[in-house]
Formats: sequence, C-alpha cells, structure tokens
Amino acid sequence: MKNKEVLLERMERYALTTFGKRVDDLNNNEKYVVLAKALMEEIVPQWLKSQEKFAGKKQAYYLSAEFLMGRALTNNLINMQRKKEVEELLAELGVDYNQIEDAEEDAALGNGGLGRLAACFLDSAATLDYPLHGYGIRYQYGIFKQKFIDGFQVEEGDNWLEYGEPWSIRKGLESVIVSFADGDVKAVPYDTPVIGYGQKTINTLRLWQAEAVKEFDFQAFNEQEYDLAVKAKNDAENISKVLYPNDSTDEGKLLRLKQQYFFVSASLQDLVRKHKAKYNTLENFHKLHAIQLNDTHPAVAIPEMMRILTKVEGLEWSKAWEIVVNTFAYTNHTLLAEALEQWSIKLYKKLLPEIYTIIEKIDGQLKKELLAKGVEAKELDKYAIIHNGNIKMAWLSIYGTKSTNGVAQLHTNLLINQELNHWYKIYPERFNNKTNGITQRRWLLQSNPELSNFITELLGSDAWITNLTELKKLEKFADDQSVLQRFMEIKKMKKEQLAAYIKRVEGIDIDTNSIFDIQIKRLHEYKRQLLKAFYILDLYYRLKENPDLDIIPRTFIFGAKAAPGYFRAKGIIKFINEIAKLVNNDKEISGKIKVVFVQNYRVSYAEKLFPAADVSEQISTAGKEASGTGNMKFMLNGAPTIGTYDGANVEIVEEAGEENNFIFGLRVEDIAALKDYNPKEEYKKIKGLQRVVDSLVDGTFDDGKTGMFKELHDALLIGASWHKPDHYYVIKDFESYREAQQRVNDAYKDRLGWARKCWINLANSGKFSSDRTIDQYAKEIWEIEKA
Ligand code: DL6
Repeated sequence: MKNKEVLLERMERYALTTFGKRVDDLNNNEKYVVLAKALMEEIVPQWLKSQEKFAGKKQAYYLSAEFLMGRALTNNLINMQRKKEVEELLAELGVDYNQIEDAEEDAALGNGGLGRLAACFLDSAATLDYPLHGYGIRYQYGIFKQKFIDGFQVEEGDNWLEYGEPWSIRKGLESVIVSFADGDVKAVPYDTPVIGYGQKTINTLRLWQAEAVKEFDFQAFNEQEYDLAVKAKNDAENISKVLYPNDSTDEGKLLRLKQQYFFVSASLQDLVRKHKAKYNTLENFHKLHAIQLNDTHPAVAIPEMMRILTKVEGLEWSKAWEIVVNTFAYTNHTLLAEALEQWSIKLYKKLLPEIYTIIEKIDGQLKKELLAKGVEAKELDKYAIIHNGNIKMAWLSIYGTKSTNGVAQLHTNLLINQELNHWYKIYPERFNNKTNGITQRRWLLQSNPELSNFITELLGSDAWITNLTELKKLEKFADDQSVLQRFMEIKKMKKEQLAAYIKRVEGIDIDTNSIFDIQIKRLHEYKRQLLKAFYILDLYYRLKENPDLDIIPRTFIFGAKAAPGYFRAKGIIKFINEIAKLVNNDKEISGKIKVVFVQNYRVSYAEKLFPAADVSEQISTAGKEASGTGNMKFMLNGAPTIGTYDGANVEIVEEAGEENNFIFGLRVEDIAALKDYNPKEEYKKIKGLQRVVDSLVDGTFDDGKTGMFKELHDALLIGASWHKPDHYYVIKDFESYREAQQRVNDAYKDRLGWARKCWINLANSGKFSSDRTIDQYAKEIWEIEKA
C-alpha cells in the first residue's frame, strides 16, 4: 500500500474510534486530531528506536519552566519530509491543508524569548542527532490570550487542551511522588516526540502534570462534605494549572515555588530511578547526565539532587557535591536586577524545610571555600547564598554548577565584568558565552516556503536546512538584479499574505506598498515600544504641518503582550492604540502612515509577521536585552535592523555590516558615562519631542481615567521611588532614533540598494542558527556525542 493510503486508512480508523464519525463528516478540528493521531502511529516506533540508539550514552536534559512550542503539525510534517504528501492527500479529500493547520492551538507554555529558545534548542538537537530531552510543566493554561477592548489589553485564559492534544502520550506508570511540607503530590509525565529534520533522531519533551495522590475522599463524600471530598484533587491540580504570565520579575508566590520544585523534583527522581535500574549506583551519574538549568527557575535542582544523593541514597556529602557540580550547568538570561530571582527564607522553610537546611549547608560550605581561596571575611556577604532574609538563586546556580553562560557576547561580557564579576574572579573557568540562535526549520523553511525554495534553487542544494552557514554562498548574488528582483517579489507576496491575514483577524486594511516596520516582542519598558510610539506621533504631527513631507508610506506594526500586573506596560499598549486611532482615522495624511497593534501575538502569528517585515525594530536600552532572538528571525527573512548596540544586535551587525543596518543610540559605555542627566531639560531642547511626550497629559489622548498616561509621563520626567526619571533613556535616544528612521526612509527609496541590504543580511545569518548554539553547548558544556 502507498504511504498515502496507509495514512488515510489510519485517519478513518481514528475518526471512527475517537469521534464515532467518518473522516468526511469531521470538522476541521477533528480532522486535525485524527491526522495527528495517524501520524503518531508512524512516529512512535521510530521514537522508540531512537531511544534505543542512545542507551548507555551520556545524554543531556534541558530543565525549563517554559517551552514555547507553538504549533506542531506543520513542523512535524516538515521534519518528517511528508508535508507535500499530506497536503495532496487532504486536497484529494477536498480539504484545504491551511484550515487544518489553523485548527491547531498554539502550545504556548512560555512567556517569550526564554521559552521559545528552549523550543528551538530541542529542534536543533534532534536534527543534529544529539540526545537532548526537555523537562518541564504541562500547564493546563498557557500564556493568556490577549484582546483589545477600547484599546486596553484584556486577558483570557488559554485553555489549549480543551479539544485534546494528540501529540503527547500519558505515561501514568512512570508517575512519581513529590513531597512538600503540606503533603504529597503525584507528578504524571506526558511525553511528546521532538522530531529532528530527516527523522533520524526523535528526542523527548517530558512535561509533568500535577495530580492528587488520592483524588477523592470517600469518607468526606459520605459525610456530605463535597468540597472536602475533592479538595486534595483541586489543590494538587492547581500546581500545573497555569503558566505565570511574567517574564521579568519574580512573582513571589507560593504556588510558583511549588511549580518549580514540583517539576524539578519529578525530573530528577525520574532520571535517578532510570539510572539506578541500570547501574545500581549513582557514583557515575554525572558521567551519563548533563543537566542545563534554563535560568534560575529550576535552580532548586541543586539542593534537591543533594537531598536525593545524601539522604535517600546515602552518599557522602562531598562525593554528592562533586556529582552535582559536574552534572549541572546554568544559563543566565537577564541582567535586569529585578529579574534575578530571590526567594524568602520564610517561604522555603514553610514549603521545603528539608531543602532549606541543605541550602544552609551549601552556603556554609561556600563560605569555607571562599576563605580558603583567600577571600576576606568582610567580603563574604557579597557571595552569600542566604542573605538578608532571602535565598539568591543566581548565586546558588553559579556555585552549584560547572558552567555559567550568558546568551550573547555583550551580555556575557557584562556578566563577567560587572554583575557577576566577583564570582568570575573566583571561578573564571566556569564562565562562558553561548550566543542564542533560532531554528531555520521553523523560521524560514516553514514560515517562508517561497524564499526557502528560491534559496534552494539558487544554491542548487537544500543543505542550508541543516547547515545555515551555506547561506553565505548567496552573497555572490548581491549585485544580481534579477535575483534581487525575485527576492523583492517574494517579500511582496509575504506582505500580501500578512495583509490578508490582518484584514481577516483584525479587520484592518494595510497598504502592501508601504514599508512594513515591525516590532514584535513582550511589552516591557526596556524594550522601548514607547520610543517607537513617540516617533510615530512626531511623524504624524510633522505630516500634518507639511503634507508634502517626503516620506515613503509606512505601516508600523506592533505585537506584544503585557504582564497582567504590569501597569505601565499596559499603559503603553493603550497609548499606542490611541495613537493608532488618531492616525488611522485622519484622512488628511492620506494613508501615508498607519499603525496596527495586532492582538494576541504568539508563535503562529509570528510565523506570518517575520517573513513580511521590511524593517526589524530592536530598540532596547543598551545593556538591557540579554540577546533577543526575534532580531535573528527578521534577519533570516532578509529584514535590516533598526536597533541599538545591544544583545545579539551587536553580532548581527558584525556579521552583516553596519552599512546594511541602522544603528543608533547610546551604547553601554555612554550610559555609564552619563552624568547629571535631566530629561526635563533635555526634552525641551529637541524639536517636536516635548509635544509628543506631553501628549500623555495634555488631553490629546484619553486613558479612560485610569491614570496610566500620567504615570508614564511621570516615569519619564519625574521618576519614581524606585528609579530615576527616564531610566530607560527614551528621551535621550529619541533624536538619534528619529535620525536613524530618516536613514531608513532614504535608503528604501533606492529599491535595489535596499534589496541588497536585505540580501546581505540573509546571506550572513548563518551564525544565528540554533544548530550552531546547540553544537557549542553539546561540545563545550554537556560533552555529549551524536548518535
Ligand atoms: O535567552 C533568551 C531570551 C533573550 O533572548 C532575551 O533577551 C531575554 O530577555 C530573555 N530573558 C528572559 C528572562 N527571564 N527570566 N528570568 O526571558 O531570554
């Protein structure tokens, strides 16, 4: 039987047994489910084989509170190299593949960059045949769904499991018990295959779901205490109920701490159990396991592993410590002081008293070690893991692991020379850089098949799919007019596709001849969406004053979720939506500029936005964006960056040339050297700036009496109890940004010159494949080998 017939037969079977219908009678969602189940029948045997080939070899594990996987169907079909065939099969059934694709909910178990990086890493490792498996939490609700009502962000729960989730398998028999001071909880694993391109290796993403050890108290039920009868069930299930919608600050909630310990303990117990079953000793654990801590959220793994080794398995403390330090490695993803996680001693003692005692012991050991290394007693506080009533998770992570890495060279340099300099002085050999990357399978091959085909045609090979540095060979076409022409046609096509989608879901028309200038990322003050907003408003006023202003029409597109409790971020969303209302409804400017804030920005929306961009906005305050990965996705789709010298922008410009990008603003050293900065004085000096800043408070816009706009205005000009005025230098960088935007406008007029810039960016994006990043982790930190 042909592959297609087999697949159809399987789909028919699942249609009957899952939905009690024939395939023809299923709705799109049901069709998606039966297709996925039919594919799983093919995937699972290969998955088992893949596990066998790594048996007995050292393997790596990525412990992460977040995995922002997005949709799986198209990604899996591409990596299985079966997409065309499935599209044809569905067409024969009279079904449009795109509709089936659209029926899948995003698996949005992450907030932003950190979670999406984890997803890209899994894809790369499987493609490169490295045994890397993910461990995390199977949140019942992912990141909230965002809507705008009257320009305000409104959040809704993301019940992504509602219609079933066909890619994961519940492994109930492999459940483990996680113990808290207030009782035990059952951790039930759900395994999802991570299929490498070409399907040679299939790794595992194991997500834990929290359930009650005893679901139902029959005694209480009999006594008609119905709430009590199901209390244990509800309490336990709450642990994996929802992802915390915050990517920068510590929520400080008991539940969040429970989540962390829950998945960490379950994962370590799982690994230890399997290891012991095979070797009957844990002394060689670190020789067969490398465990990466994705930021400090899983840092409790260090004392938890000490607990298992010393208290459960009876190893000596010093032997156990050696195993721990040689097993774990830590990635730091932020320099923001408020994002460096700390937990109150009180909370730890209450929830995890045994773990707390172990942390105390680790802290004591650290102090002795530091004294032995010649650190003066008065310096010890700087390193103390337990200090001022808190436990410093970053300090624990550096001390308890063999490797600490930053995620872009600039970020790592800042860690080494500033934030973590005192640690670097003690353990210089532990510090290293691993510049982030993205998978070209999702961010080019899947989201931009038109450009992918063109690249393959020009190179005469599709080797770039697994070796992105092949793109460098495209550079020789940089002055080939016909190539650039085709390239521009493809960009236009992607813009049209995006415009049609925006029309459908947002109800807004956009001009595909305009420059698509896109900023998509979480909403945060340091990312400075406000800077772009001020620029747009200033441009609008200049256009009003001078309707003949020589500008190429521009569509400013934003996509961003604000943490629900982040008042200022929500204020910025409302402000941009107010500007959009003003600008988009003004006939006088004859459509020269338009502002669109897309709702519910997420991975599947991103797949449509990146390929359609003409300009990539990466305008964070220098020194604040650890790396950024969106910047790489734009570059890979041939969009120049307008950006600051921050995070991985520095390396993007290094690769593609400053002349092909638009760099502006203060650098880290400029900010350090700024003395007596007074934004109130400054903003009066810059033409047009006062007008736009004051529009926050002069009645131009309505914030619905929330006080949001006044608060934003005060943050810029007065400051707050916790920060100086304009601490992200929006006012200071405004003029330089406006000037860079002028350069964008002027450069775009030369169509071929512009296309050349885009092309050079694309051709030099090879470094930013997560394949390169994973290869470095595998060789330099994990010391694992390919199958
Ligand atoms: O490393 C992935 C990603 C970086 O690209 C971003 O620059 C950075 O902001 C983000 N960091 C976080 C911090 N979360 N915590 N903790 O999400 O990581």
